[in-house]
Amino acid sequence: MLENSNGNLNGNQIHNNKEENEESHTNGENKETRYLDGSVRLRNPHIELMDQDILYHLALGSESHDLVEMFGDVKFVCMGGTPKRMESFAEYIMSEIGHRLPTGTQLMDISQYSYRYSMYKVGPVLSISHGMGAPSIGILLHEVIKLMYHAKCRDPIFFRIGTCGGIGLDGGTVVISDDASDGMMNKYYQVPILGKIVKRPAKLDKKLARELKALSTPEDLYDTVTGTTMCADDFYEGQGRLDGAFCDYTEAEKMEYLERLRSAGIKNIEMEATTFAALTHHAGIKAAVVCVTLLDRLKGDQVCTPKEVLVEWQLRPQILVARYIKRYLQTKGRISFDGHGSMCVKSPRRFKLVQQESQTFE
Ligand code: R2B
Ligand code: URA
Repeated sequence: MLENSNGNLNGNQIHNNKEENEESHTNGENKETRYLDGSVRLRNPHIELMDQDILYHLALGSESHDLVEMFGDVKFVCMGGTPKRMESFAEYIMSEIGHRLPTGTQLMDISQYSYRYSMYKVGPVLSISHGMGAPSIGILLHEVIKLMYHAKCRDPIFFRIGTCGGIGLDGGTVVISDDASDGMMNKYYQVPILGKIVKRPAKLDKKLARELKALSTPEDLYDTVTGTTMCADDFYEGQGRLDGAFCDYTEAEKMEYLERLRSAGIKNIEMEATTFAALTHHAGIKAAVVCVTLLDRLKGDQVCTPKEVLVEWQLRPQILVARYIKRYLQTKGRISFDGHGSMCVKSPRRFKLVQQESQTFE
């Protein structure tokens, strides 16, 4: 038997009435995705039956680590492409929320032994690199959503802070996605499962997008806009570039496609939005995508802005998300989070095994 009479899998009470808690969720599937206390409920009956759940690409495990102790206070999960950017974001959010590390300690990459993703924890904030493209962020999301479940995190909010190409927008513009579509303008993420194409709606939390937009200020020296984000499976041909190793279309055809995207309300192109939107939505997790444009795709394909300028531009989505996190913590009076967050080993033997497994295999 998978569930007790309450349909309860892990001892928490299940949401079984229509009353919403303080958080607004993105879908009408609360009962399937939340326990009464707001903690994440997995839509997978198999996990509870397993002896342990190894989060292989995070170098963590449900029986090797005390995940509740390590991550139980996480409220915000921020993801971005590169390990370096997410390390800098962790440092930045630490100063923004006034989080202090114990004397003599420093931020550590919790997933260093996975050699895949990097993960930093700063009080209630996780900062994680997701790599490039749908498969990479998809794998990460499966494991991070399970991490939320094992750690009993309540109503976590996920952000992707990234880079993109703008459509008719100057480089350095911040784009908040209120929708995500693929290269065929389908607003879902499709993935073959057991030989069938499964389509999952790529829905983002519109209220969260509006709240983020409201946090941009006239003093910002750049524009912040809201619109649909196109998610491609490729940087070159998949985004209509002329500068890949192959190109079988003309410049006029490229421009016609980009103009078509623009007419459909698409503001930017990147490579993870539909997967991120669909998997968070399927898990009932509030989520937003905030990206900075590195160039205007109507004017070119190559990213040729100087490195120092790109580095400054990449801070812009971080600044907006940090404003949201700060404001949230201030309004909840939850700016200090002591007692959680250090590496907490439950079983040294299993801990060693998880580290070895993650290190040994490709
Ligand atoms: C933005 O930038 C990367 C490609 O350069 C990709 O991960 C994305 O979405
Ligand atoms: N990332 C993308 O995927 N496309 C761009 O044009 C720039 C960054």
